Amino acid sequence: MEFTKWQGCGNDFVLIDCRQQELDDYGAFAKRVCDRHYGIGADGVLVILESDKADFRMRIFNTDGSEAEMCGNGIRCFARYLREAGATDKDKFTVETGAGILVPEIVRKDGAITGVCVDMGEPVLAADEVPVTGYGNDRAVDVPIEVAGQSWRMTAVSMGNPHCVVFVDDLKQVSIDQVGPLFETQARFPKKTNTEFVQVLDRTHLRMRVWERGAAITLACGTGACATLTAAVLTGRSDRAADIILDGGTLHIEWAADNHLYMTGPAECAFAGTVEA
Ligand code: ZDR
Repeated sequence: MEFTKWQGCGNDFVLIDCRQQELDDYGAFAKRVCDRHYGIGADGVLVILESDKADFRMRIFNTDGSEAEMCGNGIRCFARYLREAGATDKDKFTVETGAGILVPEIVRKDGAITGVCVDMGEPVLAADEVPVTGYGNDRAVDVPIEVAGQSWRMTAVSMGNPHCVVFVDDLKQVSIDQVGPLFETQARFPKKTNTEFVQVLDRTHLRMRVWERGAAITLACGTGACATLTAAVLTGRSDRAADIILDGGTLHIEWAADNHLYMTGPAECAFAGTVEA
């Protein structure tokens, strides 16, 4: 089957169009093709499907074969592909995801595509819904958590998928490869969690690194950048719009007056090819 390979801020994906023909096992496909030595190499697989509720439907599978509800960097790639492939003649359209129906809009400068802005919907803060246990329906904002024998403070946010945002004074002091997997499987998070480690540079610039559920360290995380801005605003650390500086690039996130998060960033095609289905 044909595929295209994409990246948004270095968070990379294999994109396949399954509107005509579905695969039997997307999880097994993702495990195989995401492998960087024996496969194509990617942080996840994005699947284009027909939707009866929106213009298109997106599914996302992690490198370990698990399915995620949403993917922020992925949906920008998904949207640009569809627009450039002529699957839609609209610059703004709707995509059904595990986080509801989201709305990407192609961003242009002098007519040329420079990126995609996505209405990522409202952040979910009720602990039960993130889900994180121990707080009922309250918000878990700047609450203590023990991981790896250390005390941390975290804010739990769902962008459709779960996030644990941890502010630190010095990002260089955190061994994300060691503590990341322990946050991912912390008993408080029944669906596991993505974890963002964040250092505040100033009120409009936040430096963030991520340990992704089902995928390990990646160069960027779109839903994580949205969760980070949300947590920074709730804890008084930032303005309602800020640049989130990731290992692989920068995303601009705004928590607008309509309570929706808007994420703007790049989406680039690296190459196209064919792979055994
Ligand atoms: C973090 C992510 N790459 C994005 O850009 O939002 C999403 C990937 C899915 C994530 N690993 C999860 O929720 O399991």
